[in-house]
Amino acid sequence: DTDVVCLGESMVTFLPSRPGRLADVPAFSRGIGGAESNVACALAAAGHRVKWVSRVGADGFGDHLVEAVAAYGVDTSAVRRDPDRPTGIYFRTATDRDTDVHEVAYYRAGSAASAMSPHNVPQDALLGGRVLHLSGITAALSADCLALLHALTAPRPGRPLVSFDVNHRPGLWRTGDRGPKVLLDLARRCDLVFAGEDEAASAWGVHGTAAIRAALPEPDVLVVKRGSDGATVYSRTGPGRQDTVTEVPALHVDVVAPVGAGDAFAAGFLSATLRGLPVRDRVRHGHLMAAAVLTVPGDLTAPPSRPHADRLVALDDTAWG
Ligand code: KDG
Repeated sequence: DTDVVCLGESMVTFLPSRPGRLADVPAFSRGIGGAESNVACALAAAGHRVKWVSRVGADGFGDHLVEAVAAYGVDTSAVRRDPDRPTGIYFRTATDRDTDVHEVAYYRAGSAASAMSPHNVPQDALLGGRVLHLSGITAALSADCLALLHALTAPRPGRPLVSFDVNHRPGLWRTGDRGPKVLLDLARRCDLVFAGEDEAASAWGVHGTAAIRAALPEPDVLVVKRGSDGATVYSRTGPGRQDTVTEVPALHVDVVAPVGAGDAFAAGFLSATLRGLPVRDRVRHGHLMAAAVLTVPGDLTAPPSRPHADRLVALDDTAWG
């Protein structure tokens, strides 16, 4: 009875005790991160039945990740422990208010999750939900991880709705420009795709929402995120299967750290999709969950309660800019 299955690597995240260069930060506090488990935690906190599928090391960081994700109400029974490989971790600096830049240092090469393959993650768990949520981060981790994404996005009868966040992380791709092409190919095999307008420009050289849709015509729903300008959704659901285009402004908040906002957005959009809400309200729920994460230093936070979120989403257009 799972609503959403999320597959991906999670890491223990180390957040800086003060702003400045990584080289100067004297101490870090522990959090958890990982795009797909961020989505899983937000969805579980919003009242959905969610399973996170991954591999972590048989180490203390792996224990912490599994316990922390489970504490959000996520089913972690399909997470496997690898006695031979460590759990990935990463450190980051605070976001510079002037430049909007932060540094990230990953320690995840050779991690337990990077060894995920079609042979060592439980397929029945992966395909057992209404929605399977994936991201392009997994494609960057290893050839085996990419093979797993190919297997999961292959057309098959009765496949769950496959949701894909492009999540192009240039720092994770070492092989020239192969990453962007791989991500475009994968996105084209999915049913619901989240892509950043900036990301499409930098990764694919595709500029503007209409051109992004032209490059990605297959998914029934394509959500182009335009940062503080809002989001544009192309959805093909009517009898004529023509695209409907829906533009929804974002909320304006004082950003503390942008990390995790895309995941929160995806969770809000997916939650409202599962509830059968109209496209405009799916985006508004995405924006609300993103706003909650934008205003905290960590990668995830508890979203507003469902009744509270529903009240905010129902405000008229003047409140939504
Ligand atoms: O979307 C946020 C993620 O990027 C963060 O939590 C860490 O998964 C992560 C990654 O690979 O960068």
